[in-house]
Amino acid sequence: METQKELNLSAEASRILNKNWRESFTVPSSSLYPFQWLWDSGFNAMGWANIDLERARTEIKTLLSAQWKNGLIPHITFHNDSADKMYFPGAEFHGAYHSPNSPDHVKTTGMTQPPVLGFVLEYLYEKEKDKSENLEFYKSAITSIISFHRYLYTDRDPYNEGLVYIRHNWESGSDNSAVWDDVWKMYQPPVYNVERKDTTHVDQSQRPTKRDYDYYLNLIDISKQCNYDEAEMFEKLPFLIQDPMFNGILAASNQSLIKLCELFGMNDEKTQCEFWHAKTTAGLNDKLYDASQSLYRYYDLKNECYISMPTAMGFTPIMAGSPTKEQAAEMAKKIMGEDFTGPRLDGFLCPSLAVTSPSFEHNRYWRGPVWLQVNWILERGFRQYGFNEVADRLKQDSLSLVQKDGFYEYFNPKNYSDEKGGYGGNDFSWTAAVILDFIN
Ligand code: 2M8
Repeated sequence: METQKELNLSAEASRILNKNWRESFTVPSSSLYPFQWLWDSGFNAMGWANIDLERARTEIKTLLSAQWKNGLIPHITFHNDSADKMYFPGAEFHGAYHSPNSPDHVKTTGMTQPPVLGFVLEYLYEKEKDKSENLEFYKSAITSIISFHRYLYTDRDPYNEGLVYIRHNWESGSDNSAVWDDVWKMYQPPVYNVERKDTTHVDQSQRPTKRDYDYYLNLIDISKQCNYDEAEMFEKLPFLIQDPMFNGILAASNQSLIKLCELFGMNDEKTQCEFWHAKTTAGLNDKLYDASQSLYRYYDLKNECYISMPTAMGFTPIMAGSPTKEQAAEMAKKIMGEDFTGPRLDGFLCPSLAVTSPSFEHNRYWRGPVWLQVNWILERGFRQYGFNEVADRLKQDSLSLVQKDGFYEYFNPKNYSDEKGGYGGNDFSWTAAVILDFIN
């Protein structure tokens, strides 16, 4: 029996997804982000799968229709020409449509985002009541996602380590994470006098700084000068990072593709995904697991050094079954300890940066606040290893935050009973999507 509270949350979450639906895809937020973002779209499709599977499939079809000729699935698809008026940087600043690999019918960015689509597709398929229907959709989506992964392993793993690199901080999904501070210290970008749109919707204190944006825009400028040629970008970009969340999500998606290929009798593809999965989990464990922190860390390929920073993202490879049981037990202790739950152990999981870190900021975007789609990944991961207490806490904290503050983009992890702690955009799609999964 659903409680009244759950019914209200469910109705509110459905209202938000409907409000943010635009004919064939969902915008993350109607004011702040008016186009289709890759990993948002994946989470939003999972949300839709709880209330309208047709829309869930349409969301994925629309996203895949913007796939590049080399397999890249772009981070933003600008579905209409007013892009540059509504969001900065828009299609013109990115200039990715000049690349011979970009699609002909729609403008996109020339970078990607965490590769969630493998596990998203498995989620959708599990929700199908009649498994004999929509087979063409599933087979075609599996093929597109495999070609995306092939692009990543071919063009983004220069030393054949099973760990692909990201070449822009926006590809990580965790845009202004304190992890990148070390990379920014290595060079000085020019100052860009541009008109940002994000700070007209959200208070500047909750967004990246102006100087942060100089770095982000400079990476786009360099990519544009390379006309988005991967080999040239590898030579010229100052930002090449093996990111644990990106690779953990890639491995989790490979795991799902293995199951789907098995079900659909796609044997060669299954063998390929098994090979990738084994390689990436080995790479994660051999190179990125940091036993002294009980977390996965980052590797900076350009400057040839590790970056260790206690982030929520450092736990995410648990979803791919990467850690050993012993490592997972250490990770469970870590996430429930005072670094992440605060001195009284009563904070909300999981802060994007440990509350004990000197760089922690309770309201600034990816430098402290809780993000529900990250909680969803962690909840699945810890549950899979049998750490139900951790998984239950992640789920309960997510529900409590939304009940307390509303369907915001991110939340204050500190537990002040009388203070509202929802930040960024409101009526946010993936927050609604995650809630729909948690209560169904
Ligand atoms: C945020 O990123 C965009 C750039 O991609 C922005 O700040 O303008 C991030 O939170 C990213 O992970 C997310 O996909 C996007 C849309 O929700 O917003």
